[in-house]
Amino acid sequence: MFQLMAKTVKQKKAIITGITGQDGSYLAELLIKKGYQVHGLIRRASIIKTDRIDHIFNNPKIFNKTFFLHYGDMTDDISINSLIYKIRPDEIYNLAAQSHVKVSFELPMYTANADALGTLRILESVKSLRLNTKVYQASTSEIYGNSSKVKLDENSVFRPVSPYGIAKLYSFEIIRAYRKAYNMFACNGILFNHESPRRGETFVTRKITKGLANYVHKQESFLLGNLNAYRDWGHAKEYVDAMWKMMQLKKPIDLVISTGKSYSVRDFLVEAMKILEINFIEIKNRKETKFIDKKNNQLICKTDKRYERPNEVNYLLGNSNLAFKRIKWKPKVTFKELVKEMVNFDLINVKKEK
Ligand code: NAP
Ligand code: G4F
Repeated sequence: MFQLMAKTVKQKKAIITGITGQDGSYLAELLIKKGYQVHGLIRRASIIKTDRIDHIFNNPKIFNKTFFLHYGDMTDDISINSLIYKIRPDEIYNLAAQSHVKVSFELPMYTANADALGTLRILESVKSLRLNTKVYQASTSEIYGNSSKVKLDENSVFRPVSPYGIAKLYSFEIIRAYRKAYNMFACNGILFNHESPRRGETFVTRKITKGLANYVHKQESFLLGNLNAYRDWGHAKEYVDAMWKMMQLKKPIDLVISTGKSYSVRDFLVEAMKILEINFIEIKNRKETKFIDKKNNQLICKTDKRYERPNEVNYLLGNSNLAFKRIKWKPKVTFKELVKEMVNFDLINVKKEK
């Protein structure tokens, strides 16, 4: 005779730092769907900045039941330590960062404090509390700096050129050091650029899609920096899936998460204008490049030195073969699909704002 045993499955607890950001919001959705109790770290601000997680926050079946928010800051040891002490999470996803490369040249100290020491604060708390918590670090392709036009993988050389990239390299290495020294489950996802309709509006892809939507609906033009940089652009929703998969492994490893295809900023702009059926002419002189609407001779956008960086990473292209082998992760959304989704999202939103 078989006896059915009632098996109680313990609900997993996760802390997400950077929950109000692009990735944090997608990851929160994913973990809630998987049955986790999710705890997000948020910063106090004078205005409410929870737009990306409002749909979770405003759901009474979830908020304060399986989804909780806690004030804290990556630069504040006590808030990090007391949150980890209180929750004793199974998993921590460290996504919080001053994530803007150009801003890091203006705020190098703050960037180092939040993006480098912030990670150390998490690791030290987990270690000193003697927890078995797994730690995921959102590392970045910026740690490679300027490499030649080769596919970058886990064994490529790291030579970052921005305060952001250097702070993130510290985090990358401290994760590896704690993993080795204290046998902790700590891993780095070396994320190449990933975008979505939730991308911050000061990053180039969103600047382009929002800028073009403003051009279409309000005839406003916009400014860009270097059009010749190449990036390996994927969809953020797929990248948070990789984060979770990495944390389910028995042994921690560092993995490159990328699409394996690289396009220039100009390619992104041109593809977005194609989707909107804008016929343009490009006029270049020594000072600037202008994109003019053929239909009415109006300025759509032009370059401006203010948006260039003191040090640029010119080319990024990733190789995620190891991620496919170890976590069966492969991106599906193509460059064209990504641009289209972002263009359509901004087109509708700007129309509503009008
Ligand atoms: P994001 O949209 O800029 O979000 C950053 C998050 O970090 C926000 O929730 C922000 O809070 C929070 N944060 C910033 N400083 C903080 C501090 N001192 N204390 C607590 N929270 C703080 O970035 P993302 O695109 O989602 O990226 C997520 C992570 O992946 C970041 O670490 C980024 O560096 C890394 N990454 C991103 C990409 C990419 O292409 N998106 C590629 C490689 C690596 P507020 O909302 O209060 O500002
Ligand atoms: O969109 P971006 O600001 O992204 P960037 O610098 O590649 O950084 C992003 O990806 C990293 C991964 O490689 C992340 F770690 C980081 O947190 C962030 O998410 O700029 C992309 C390219 C750059 O070459 C920049 O110089 O676009 C160029 N660009 C041209 N005009 C511009 C602009 N970038 C911005 N932000 N604004 C412009 O007007």
